[in-house]
Amino acid sequence: MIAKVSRELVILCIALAVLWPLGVARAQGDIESLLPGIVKIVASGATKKTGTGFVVARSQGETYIVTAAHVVEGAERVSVFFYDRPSRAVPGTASRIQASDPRGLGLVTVSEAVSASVTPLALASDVRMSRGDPVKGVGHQASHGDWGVISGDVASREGSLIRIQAPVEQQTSGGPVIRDGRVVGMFVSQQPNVGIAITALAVQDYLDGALPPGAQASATAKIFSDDFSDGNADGWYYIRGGWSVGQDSGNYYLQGKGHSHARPYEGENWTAYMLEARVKLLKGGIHLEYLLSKNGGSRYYIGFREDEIYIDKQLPPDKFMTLAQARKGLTLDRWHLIQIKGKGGKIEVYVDSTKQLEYLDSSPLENGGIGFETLDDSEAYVDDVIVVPFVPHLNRPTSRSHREWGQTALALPEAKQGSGSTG
Ligand SMILES: [Ca+2]
Repeated sequence: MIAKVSRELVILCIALAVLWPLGVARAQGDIESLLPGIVKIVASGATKKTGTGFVVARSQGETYIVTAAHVVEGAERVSVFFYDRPSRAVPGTASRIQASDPRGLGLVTVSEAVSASVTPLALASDVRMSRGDPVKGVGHQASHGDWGVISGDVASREGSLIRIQAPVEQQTSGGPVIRDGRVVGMFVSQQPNVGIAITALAVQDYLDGALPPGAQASATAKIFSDDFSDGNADGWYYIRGGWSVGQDSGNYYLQGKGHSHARPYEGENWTAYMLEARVKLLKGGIHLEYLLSKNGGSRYYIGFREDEIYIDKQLPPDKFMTLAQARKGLTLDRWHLIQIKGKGGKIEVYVDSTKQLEYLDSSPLENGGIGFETLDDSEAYVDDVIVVPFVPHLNRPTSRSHREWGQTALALPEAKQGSGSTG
């Protein structure tokens, strides 16, 4: 009985850890820095309509923009204008339009290359809005001009709907509502001198199902990233020295050879996060280290070879155990997008946006950083390393994530605890 109670306590703690705001990097209090992520949308067809949108994610080659459904509904052609080149129309494709819903959303995807300055706006879905809160909006309405800033304050909030006292006009539909430099909502419609917006949480919910897995990550603020485009690996240290910066057709990456580690100095206390990297395996195997303790004594390491993928765990001093493995692998000499997602002891491994392996650890490592480890007789390249936190859904205590976690955790068999001596 006592064991059961303490087990539930542990699960509760895990659930709390998952739902806690994870130090999501705060956008600067400055609206200026958000403007490159805000776009103007011109939809044409039977009628021509102008609206606003903002970038929520980028993946290799694609830029994802969220807007109000009515801006793009029924359009035959969608043109997107970015802040850095405001007169150049870039073609976009509208999808997932919540048609005939006056407060619905739509997604616009741009496949043409856009400037590196186009930064996705992080959704501050943990911010609660109340009456009187001062907010700002950005849009393209005639009275304020393109990328014009509108000021107002929250008149009321009802569930995911916010009414904002401000002179908002139609062309600002799809524009972000900003508080203290963070995106807390999106304008969807208006009434005289009132802008109607939905919360960032509602936008996040919409995106949860709408974005491809590879792009999902960028919807939240990065806590670490390095694409090595500066030609160096400043901020990284090597153990046993088999790593260096390589270059191919102007692209820089990190390359490892033989048994050796490359680890960033940053990130000893990260909790629930996703590690994303592009990895090219030339021979042998590579470990992606996850929740790596500062002294390196405890960690998960996810191994990739040509014919297998595995999740292993190390506990100090030198206890190693295999948690899960699959007879799948990486194609040699090809870049793969690898994502390792962890929350509350559950680890999921994705290769090229397809889940390959998962494991729920009943006594999970709680925090740590990341690293890369090439093995004996091995060679691998690493590029576009990104770490993003999970966005907590704090405002909904009965959300599905709560229940799923509780049930999954309780349904677990008595995992590894007693069998550690085999490790
Ligand atoms: Ca690079």
